[in-house]
Amino acid sequence: MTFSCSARALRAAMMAGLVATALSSGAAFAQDATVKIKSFMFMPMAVTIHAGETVTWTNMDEEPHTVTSNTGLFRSGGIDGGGTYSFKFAKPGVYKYSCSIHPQMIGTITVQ
Ligand SMILES: [Cu+2]
Repeated sequence: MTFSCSARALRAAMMAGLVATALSSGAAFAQDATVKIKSFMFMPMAVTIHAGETVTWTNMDEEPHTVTSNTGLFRSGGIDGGGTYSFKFAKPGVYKYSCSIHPQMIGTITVQ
């Protein structure tokens, strides 16, 4: 009787530990996002992710573009056609960015 009780308690403790490990690592629940750069636009223009997730931009135009944070937090440099750039957003906030070559190209990443 006491054995089954303690075994159950032990299993519960192990389960709780596994859940806590998965939550703290963040990797298990990451929903990384992708943004296409096409026809001189970021698509979608607005993306919402969770802290710790990564956004990857892919340039589908022939022209080079950049992904440049308004605050300087991230700066891709020139991304040639077919190239990609990724940035991991560690903290919640609203991050506006543009293409430094074509300033009319703008986008926003909201990190919850
Ligand atoms: Cu551009």
